[in-house]
Amino acid sequence: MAMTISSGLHCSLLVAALTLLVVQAHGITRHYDFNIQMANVTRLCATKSIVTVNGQFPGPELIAREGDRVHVRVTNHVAHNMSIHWHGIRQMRTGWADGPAYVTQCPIQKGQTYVYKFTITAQRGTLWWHAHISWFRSTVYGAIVILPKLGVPYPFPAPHKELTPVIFGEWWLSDTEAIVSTALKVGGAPNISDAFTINGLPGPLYNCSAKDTFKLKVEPGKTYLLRLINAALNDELFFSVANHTLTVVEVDAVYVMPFTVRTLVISPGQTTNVLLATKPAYPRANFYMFARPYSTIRPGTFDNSTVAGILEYHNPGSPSASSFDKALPIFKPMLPYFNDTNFVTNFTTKLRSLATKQYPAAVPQSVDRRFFFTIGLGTLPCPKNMTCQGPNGTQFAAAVNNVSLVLPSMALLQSHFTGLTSGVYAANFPAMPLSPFNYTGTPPNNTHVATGTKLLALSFNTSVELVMQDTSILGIESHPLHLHGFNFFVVGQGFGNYDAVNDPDKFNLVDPVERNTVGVPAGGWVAIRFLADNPGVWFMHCHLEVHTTWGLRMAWQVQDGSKPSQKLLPPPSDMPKC
Ligand SMILES: *[C@@H]1O[C@H](CO)[C@@H](O)[C@H](O)[C@H]1NC(C)=O
Ligand SMILES: *[C@@H]1O[C@H](CO)[C@@H](O)[C@H](O)[C@H]1NC(C)=O
Ligand SMILES: *[C@@H]1O[C@H](CO)[C@@H](O)[C@H](O)[C@H]1NC(C)=O
Ligand SMILES: *[C@@H]1O[C@H](CO)[C@@H](O)[C@H](O)[C@H]1NC(C)=O
Ligand SMILES: *[C@@H]1O[C@H](CO)[C@@H](O)[C@H](O)[C@H]1NC(C)=O
Ligand SMILES: *[C@@H]1O[C@H](CO)[C@@H](O)[C@H](O)[C@H]1NC(C)=O
Ligand SMILES: *[C@@H]1O[C@H](CO)[C@@H](O)[C@H](O)[C@H]1NC(C)=O
Ligand SMILES: *[C@@H]1O[C@H](CO)[C@@H](O)[C@H](O)[C@H]1NC(C)=O
Ligand SMILES: *[C@@H]1O[C@H](CO)[C@@H](O)[C@H](O)[C@H]1NC(C)=O
Ligand SMILES: *[C@@H]1O[C@H](CO)[C@@H](O)[C@H](O)[C@H]1NC(C)=O
Ligand SMILES: *[C@@H]1O[C@H](CO)[C@@H](O)[C@H](O)[C@H]1NC(C)=O
Ligand SMILES: *[C@@H]1O[C@H](CO)[C@@H](O)[C@H](O)[C@H]1NC(C)=O
Ligand SMILES: [Cu+2]
Repeated sequence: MAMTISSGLHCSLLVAALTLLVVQAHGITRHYDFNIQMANVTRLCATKSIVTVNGQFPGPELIAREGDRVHVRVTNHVAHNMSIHWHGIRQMRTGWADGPAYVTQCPIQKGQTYVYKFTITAQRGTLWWHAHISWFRSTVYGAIVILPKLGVPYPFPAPHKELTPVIFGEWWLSDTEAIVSTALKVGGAPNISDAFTINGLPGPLYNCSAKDTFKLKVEPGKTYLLRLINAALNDELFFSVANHTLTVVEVDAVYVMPFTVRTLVISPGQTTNVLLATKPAYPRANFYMFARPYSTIRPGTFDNSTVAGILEYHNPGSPSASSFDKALPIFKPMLPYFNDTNFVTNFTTKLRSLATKQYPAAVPQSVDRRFFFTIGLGTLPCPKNMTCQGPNGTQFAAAVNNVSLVLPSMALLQSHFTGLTSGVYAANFPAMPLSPFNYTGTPPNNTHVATGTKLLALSFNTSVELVMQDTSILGIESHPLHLHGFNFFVVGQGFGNYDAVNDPDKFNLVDPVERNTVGVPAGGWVAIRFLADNPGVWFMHCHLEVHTTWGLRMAWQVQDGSKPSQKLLPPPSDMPKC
């Protein structure tokens, strides 16, 4: 509701109105209590004890308005260490609240409480939160809905209604901590998941699962806003609703130029808001929504199953009006083939910023520093006392510029802030590969990566261009890279090896999409630009959890600026200790 103040307003009303305006300008503080606790959850006919927030799976939805402060009091009641990441929240100067364990904080141990405090600055749309330690995010996740400031409309026709966010997840029958620890012990690939889920529900295409089906209830002739979140651990997903189109209006809490598709692609870490226009009249039918993986790796080495939900129309003629009529025909969507990279490219190249006066695309037009990172898998030699199940008896590993990041036993941010970095990290992360090779050609003989804890230092307000190049060392693969603390602009992408001479001419510096997670194309490269205007230590990693675990992760160390408002704030007093 927009407020206008007329000259005839009574004094106290004027005070009230001014107070409201102040609230509108500065936001309010939203308090949430997150209790980390175990819960028994039954899926696919098997009961499993899982880590949850407040016993809920998926976890509670966090709702705030642009400009609000958010305080989340996290108390850990379980025997596992925990930390929570507010995925996509810029965390301007509040890196202490970002969440990745051993990067910005020590974990919250059993019996401890830590209050995450941050302000939502210049962002609106859908983001999400998830555990950022080991593989606990398989069950510890939830939506973050950021409404625009009061009185500010969406830049698209107001939807009739906003539907419950749709969160894609991945379900394992056995304990994910056992899976990841076994995999690390033997150097092999961790077991793949047993199902995908929508809001925790696998749906009717799995055994013993029909009763656990997500249903979206709609009315004819309306437009709905649907918030999609990919919280799966290891799989990029295609998503489609039978007989309906989806108009993409926002990704990663940034509005985009609307475009309409039958099927969209969403990578782990990404969020996508779409408008769903329902049939003009009651269709006397039900419609499946399907999600299943996009992958270029060998069939059999990823979970190729399909999660289904149902789009259900209210029957205007039925007194109960909402019950699912089993007698109705049900339609299925057609999804692309699992390895249809052309389809994915077609989709991602449609994404554009609005680039309007109100929602400008602040793409850095000039670049202070250029970086080139190789992104991909490799191996580590098998220790003498082990038998390894990785390629040719090695251990699987993954690296950025051949550095497979080893997390320290204390938080990198703490080390950076105190200046006590010796023995924790070195700020010598390579700006480019030390030994260039044909990244998408025949792999080099030696596939071993180096291990280390290296950061890349940037002075405040550096304008960065980063090209990320997939490698074919253990097969080409799309890697969804996520940067903490910033949004970036995706200025270019292509296949084969990046050509530093000719490719920059094709960069889009006018209206590229702005986001926090981007797929490095399988056998290709992506170029991003961002302004390093947020001091702190910021994690960047593949959002396929299996690759992060193997070391496909690095961190930027952004120095303070000279002004007080350009400095990292001091750590809160309740910061967990290692
Ligand atoms: C889960 O189930 C087990 C076995 O029935 C029980 O001992 C335990 O208390 C349950 N946990 C919770 C959190 O309900
Ligand atoms: C992984 O899968 C294999 C084969 O299905 C099974 O034998 C093993 O127990 C699983 N590992 C874990 C840790 O669940
Ligand atoms: C369902 O169970 C049957 C029998 O146990 C099995 O043959 C089939 O592969 C299972 N289907 C799925 C989708 O898991
Ligand atoms: C749904 O789409 C299918 C395939 O295009 C078509 O045959 C069917 O008539 C459609 N049904 C409805 C209710 O729109
Ligand atoms: C998944 O992959 C396996 C192995 O390649 C194959 O047998 C199975 O049919 C596939 N399932 C689906 C649903 O595509
Ligand atoms: C996709 O997978 C199929 C079956 O494994 C294979 O025949 C085809 O060549 C693959 N397509 C691409 C583009 O890799
Ligand atoms: C790309 O998408 C457009 C519109 O959605 C479609 O017409 C075209 O055939 C697609 N191209 C490929 C290569 O999939
Ligand atoms: C192998 O030896 C190292 C020390 O050299 C030790 O840390 C590790 O636990 C051993 N692994 C196994 C499987 O015994
Ligand atoms: C494994 O060994 C085979 C045969 O020596 C070789 O062709 C292949 O490239 C090796 N793979 C890796 C990942 O080293
Ligand atoms: C890299 O390898 C690819 C695939 O073998 C080949 O087509 C390309 O010409 C090679 N590039 C260079 C620069 O050697
Ligand atoms: C790498 O392997 C190729 C062919 O397998 C061989 O010709 C070449 O000498 C090897 N290079 C090195 C440095 O070992
Ligand atoms: C929890 O984290 C602390 C600090 O890093 C560590 O010392 C401890 O071993 C961890 N505990 C568990 C159960 O992983
Ligand atoms: Cu990856």
